[in-house]
Amino acid sequence: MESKELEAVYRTMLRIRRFDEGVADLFKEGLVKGTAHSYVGQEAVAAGACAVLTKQDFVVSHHRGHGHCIAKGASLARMMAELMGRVTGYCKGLGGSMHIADLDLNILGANGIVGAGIGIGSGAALSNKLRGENAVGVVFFGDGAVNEGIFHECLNVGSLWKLPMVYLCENNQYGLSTSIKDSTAIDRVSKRAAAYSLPGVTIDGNDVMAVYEATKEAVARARRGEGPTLIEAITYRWGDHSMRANLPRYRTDEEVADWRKRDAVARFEHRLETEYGFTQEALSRIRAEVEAELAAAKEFAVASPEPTLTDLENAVYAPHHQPPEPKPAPSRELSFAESIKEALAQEMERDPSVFVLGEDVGKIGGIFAATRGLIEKFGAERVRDTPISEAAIAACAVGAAIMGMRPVAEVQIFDFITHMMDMIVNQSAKFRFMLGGKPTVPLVIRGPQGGGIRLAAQHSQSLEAWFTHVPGLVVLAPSSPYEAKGLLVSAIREDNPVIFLEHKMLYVGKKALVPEEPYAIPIGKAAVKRHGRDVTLVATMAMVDSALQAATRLETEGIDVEVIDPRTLRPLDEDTIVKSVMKTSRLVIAHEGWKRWGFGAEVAAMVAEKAIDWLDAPILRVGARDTPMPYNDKLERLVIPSTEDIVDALKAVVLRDRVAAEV
Ligand SMILES: Cc1ncc(C[n+]2csc(CCOP(=O)(O)OP(=O)(O)O)c2C)c(N)n1
Ligand SMILES: [Mg+2]
Repeated sequence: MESKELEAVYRTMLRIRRFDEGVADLFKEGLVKGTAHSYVGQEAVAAGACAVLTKQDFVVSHHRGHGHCIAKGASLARMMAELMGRVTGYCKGLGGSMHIADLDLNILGANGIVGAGIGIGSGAALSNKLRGENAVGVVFFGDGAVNEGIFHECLNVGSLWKLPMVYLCENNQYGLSTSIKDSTAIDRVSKRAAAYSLPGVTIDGNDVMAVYEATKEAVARARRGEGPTLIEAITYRWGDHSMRANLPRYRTDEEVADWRKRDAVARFEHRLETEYGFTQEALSRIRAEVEAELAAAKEFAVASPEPTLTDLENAVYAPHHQPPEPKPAPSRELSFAESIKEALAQEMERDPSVFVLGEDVGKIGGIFAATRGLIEKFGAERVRDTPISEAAIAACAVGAAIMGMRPVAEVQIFDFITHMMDMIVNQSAKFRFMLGGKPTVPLVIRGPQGGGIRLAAQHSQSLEAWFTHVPGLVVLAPSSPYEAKGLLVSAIREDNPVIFLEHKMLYVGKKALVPEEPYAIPIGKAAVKRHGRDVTLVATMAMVDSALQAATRLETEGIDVEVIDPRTLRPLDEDTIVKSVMKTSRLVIAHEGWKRWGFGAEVAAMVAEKAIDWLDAPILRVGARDTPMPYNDKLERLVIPSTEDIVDALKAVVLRDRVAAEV
């Protein structure tokens, strides 16, 4: 290293140390609230690793993330403002210590979920690889993260796909109070690299030059296209787990004192003087400059205003994709699967940032054939078969989306979404918000859900209510091949994470007219599938067909049903539903998900809040029985709502008035 670089590394270490010491004081004063995790003791890891990186290279951090941000060039003032919850902070005061990020500096974010960054970083590296960028990334994580499933799934795909990145474990020997000896069945984390056919090294994480050299070698390997390295840097945090923690002792005084003697900053100072000829005056000057920078950062933060409710509300969603509703002439009939495939093919043709990944999506085109043939047209990089690693699939989608790609991940059967929940709910849905409402996360998670083909309790659920409950997600639910194509095109062009639900009965259902040219159905716009005067029937997905059949049946009995298909479950087109209820004065909601605590409950509550004075009858819901899906076919038919059930509900709300009127 040149003298200037050595000075920069030293300055970085000091900035980290003094920043976190300052934060600890401010926490005691009550100016920093909540919690923050001090990086003091581990400065050499962030400073040494980031010294290797260019601005284009990215870092992904974890809950103990201040050091990584500072080392990658973040402003102390904006970090301090964030910690004080100010609008001038990196996340407008919405994220706090555990979410500081700056995408302009390729700092992709700290994380409040142990291990999550390993996944996001793998996705970001995949994005660099797909685009042919020369950039690499370093993912920092603690020793606690190495026993999370995401670590194992991602080291496997990282190695398999030769992702341009470095997995850097900061082994500070404790995960909260638990010693690594009590949590990890191997003496060296780096040995785990062998299981994934990766190089693994253990280094002294308190020796900044050792960290620099190991990272340099790993980064060079990644840039050569040879894939990741696992570096284990042994280090120690001086303070407690977090500033809030007031825990019984789990480390001995001797151990803490011993590690304080191995102070990375003091060691480097000594080397700068003895090996590299830095004078005491030069070091003092740097110290004074860092103190001045820190004082200015505090002043800036204290003087900054706090965020408002408008900042909060505006941070959740990027503007939705809402082109005018197209009226293209339908040209030929397509199946549901063919419609999905056509949407994917046309969008992949139009936009090189769109790619598809999932289990068996490539060579066989998915088990429901929705991606069949795409690999021949777009190749195995963009139609990517993955291991059976749902968390890694979702993580790669999130990481790539953050980098500006538009991934479409298939979940083979929607019930397996349980393995993706962290990435969907904690990461994708909140990323934009936690970063103050700036970044977009344009990804689609799509796949078959619902019952009807006797796949039993773990392959048949209708899970929309899990996702409609979460601010930050868009939930789309096509009811026909026409909707499937138009909604999927919108989903791919949408700048928010989209859950795209494909009911299995639609896959095995009739072909229907679908326009050949690309078209997008606006997000948040319901369709009135049948106009009527007597009762509003809101139905979703496969229930739309049953709803229309029920309406036809009731025509002969003089009951005129208006059928509304929301198409977007979140954000819900409340206006169309409320206007209809104001006309008909009655409401029935039909969906295949469980009736209790389901999507229908929200629609009912919303209508009760907005239009109770217009209602002439109780709102009825038709949904699945309150049991898991049985295998036996007769019982399955009894669990899934039938056309008959819908007819009964419609009659109940309409005829009670007529009977009353006759009396
Ligand atoms: C998935 C998950 N589990 C548990 C926690 C609570 N938690 C936060 S940090 C932490 C310890 C993590 O240890 P390690 O990864 O070694 O990082 P360190 O704190 O030592 O830097 C725990 C248990 C969490 N945030 N996320
Ligand atoms: Mg640890």
